[in-house]
Amino acid sequence: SVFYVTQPVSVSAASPIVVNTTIIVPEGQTFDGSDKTYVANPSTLGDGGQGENQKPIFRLEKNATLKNVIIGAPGADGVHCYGNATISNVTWLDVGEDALTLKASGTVNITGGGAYKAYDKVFQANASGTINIKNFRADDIGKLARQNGGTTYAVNFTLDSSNISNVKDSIFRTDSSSSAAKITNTRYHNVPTLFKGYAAGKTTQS
Ligand code: ADA
Ligand code: CA
Ligand code: CA
Ligand code: CA
Repeated sequence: SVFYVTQPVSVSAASPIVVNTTIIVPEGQTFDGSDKTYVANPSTLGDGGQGENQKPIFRLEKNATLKNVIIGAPGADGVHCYGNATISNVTWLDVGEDALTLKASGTVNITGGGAYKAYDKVFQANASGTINIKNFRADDIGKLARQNGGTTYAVNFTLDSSNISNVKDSIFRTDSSSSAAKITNTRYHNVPTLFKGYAAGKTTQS
């Protein structure tokens, strides 16, 4: 006899998209991931451990937008931004070496989404500029954002309307006396220090 399948036998979650070479979002363009999950090929981009010099899954040229993306494990070196960028509804399920790096001066606006399981840093500023984080969730992280150690240029970090929990070190950290950080309307749980390394008068919290 013949058995006719009229319905799917089972429905399983879509498997992640394995990224073999960094996805480049050109200047001024938008990459919409439609809430799909992207992971690094560990042999080409990096295993998501604490080794430096892993490659990013996404590279954003100036004024690019990344939205509706889930980055799974391995996260390698996450997202690199070369100048201004918009990051909207991007979630790092298991941050790799770090989640996002400002590689060339600009303003990065991160809205929505979240970052989880960051052994050390979530956001890293390796150039002067501003990183604004809003409506964000982070849990089980070392630091939310860090200006590259030993650098003296100015970086402004802001955090608004977010929920941050289980932090090992601090929310914002710098070694630069010209950098500033501001936190507003944010909920914390198990956060030992909000600001580390800032000069007097360079931090505000309300
Ligand atoms: C560390 C390291 C820097 C840089 C940075 C990063 O802070 O000392 O040289 O590699 O990580 O961008 O991940
Ligand atoms: Ca690093
Ligand atoms: Ca991790
Ligand atoms: Ca890194």
